[in-house]
Amino acid sequence: MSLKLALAATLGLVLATPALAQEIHIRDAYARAASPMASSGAAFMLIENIGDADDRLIGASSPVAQLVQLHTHREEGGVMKMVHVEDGVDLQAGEILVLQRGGDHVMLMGLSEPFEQGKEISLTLIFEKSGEITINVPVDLDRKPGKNGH
Ligand SMILES: [Cu+2]
Repeated sequence: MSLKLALAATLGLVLATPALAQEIHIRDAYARAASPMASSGAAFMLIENIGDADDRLIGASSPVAQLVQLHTHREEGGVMKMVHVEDGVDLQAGEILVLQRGGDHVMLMGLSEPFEQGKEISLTLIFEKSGEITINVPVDLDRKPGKNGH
């Protein structure tokens, strides 16, 4: 076998090894809308990667919204704008991703049911390596910004 072929075979073996199981912890999640009448809302939470490998939050879905996107706020010309993060958000090993008001968040558009105080919505987060994680998120319309407490 030529050196080139041997190298290719070795690389092939490495690539075929399954990724290590990811461990993702999600806590302090809540969802809110501007009012119970609003057609869109957002979800906020802390996502901790307690595994040994880097991961990436690449999308989300929910049965209560027609469209769910990862959003962030970016300054453009002195104005804070909400933008769709199509490539997802990095979540390195040992890192905590903070989804909070004025920053990264999960945007839920085209709500099929109103966000009423105390109600829980189902939200599925999609990670590049860990796959899908579904959580129940309580609606909290009274929560003030910046009170994540961590
Ligand atoms: Cu948004």
